[in-house]
Amino acid sequence: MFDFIKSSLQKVYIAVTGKLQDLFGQSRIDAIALDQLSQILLEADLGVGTTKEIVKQLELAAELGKLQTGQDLKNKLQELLILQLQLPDVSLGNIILLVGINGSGKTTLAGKLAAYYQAQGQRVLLVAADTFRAAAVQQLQSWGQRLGVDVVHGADGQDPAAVVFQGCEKFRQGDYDLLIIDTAGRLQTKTHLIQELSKIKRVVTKQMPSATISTLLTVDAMLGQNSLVQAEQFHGATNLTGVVLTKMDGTGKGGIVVAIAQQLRLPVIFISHGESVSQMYKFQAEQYVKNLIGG
Ligand SMILES: Nc1nc2c(ncn2[C@@H]2O[C@H](COP(=O)(O)OP(=O)(O)OP(=O)(O)O)[C@@H](O)[C@H]2O)c(=O)[nH]1
Ligand SMILES: [Mg+2]
Repeated sequence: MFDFIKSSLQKVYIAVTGKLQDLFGQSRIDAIALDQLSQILLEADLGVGTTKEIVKQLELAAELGKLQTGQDLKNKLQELLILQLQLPDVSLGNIILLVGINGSGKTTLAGKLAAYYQAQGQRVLLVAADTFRAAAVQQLQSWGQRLGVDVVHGADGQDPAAVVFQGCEKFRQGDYDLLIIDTAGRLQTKTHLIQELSKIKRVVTKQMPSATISTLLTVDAMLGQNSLVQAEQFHGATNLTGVVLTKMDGTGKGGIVVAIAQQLRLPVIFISHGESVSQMYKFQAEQYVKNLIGG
């Protein structure tokens, strides 16, 4: 497991750790070294607020004589990052609603999640609630065919909430454990499109009052700090359960995870990279940090 994560995050790992290793190798840590660290953390997309907070804690440890060597810095940084990432555990409900901006990886994630839960013995039903693009339904259907998972879809341009209604009916009548709803990409600033998501949630709640809906936001890790603003606005409008970071293969900015956890108090639930089903794993703070800083 550990090696798999390490290799899957190789780029993040190399980009951040290369510079960090130099600091960790120093026999004495002074103000200049902490300044350099601050630059590295910003480059890794930790965000200004979180970086300042971490450096402040490190300075405090140095004043108390608890941070003298590069190895001390490594240990303390690791401890602080893990602390920043530890939010209460979230268990997902039996309805997963995927939301996010255009091209952020929702449909790919729907397929990967279906495979992930299928491998755990769950019977999954996919709903193609992206009726905006004709190709979107085909994209989800091809995942369905590949995995042997049923896909509910409507007609082009149909109200997505109506397709979700059909999905709920099939879910209730069939022998399914998990319903995954793929939605059309939308900008967080388009109020009417965001309201469409609320309508979808209302339909599910009305159809299945006892169901628990988990709303996951796909965040393209390559967008860096911009995605933080998006996530904040989506959260305000749709009450997110958590975030899934996608496209982690194309970025050295693994610190965005910390920024999301710290600034939005939202857990990162999965990390995804690449396009094959195995390239997604449950986020675990300790392993992630150890890889990020080369532990
Ligand atoms: N490298 C890489 N590419 C990805 C990843 N996830 C998705 N993609 C690719 O990014 C593009 C967009 O992914 P989709 O899953 O279609 O994104 P979406 O959010 O459903 O897009 P819309 O429905 O148009 O909003 C596709 O070409 C995917 O193959 C990833 O983790 N890594
Ligand atoms: Mg899509």
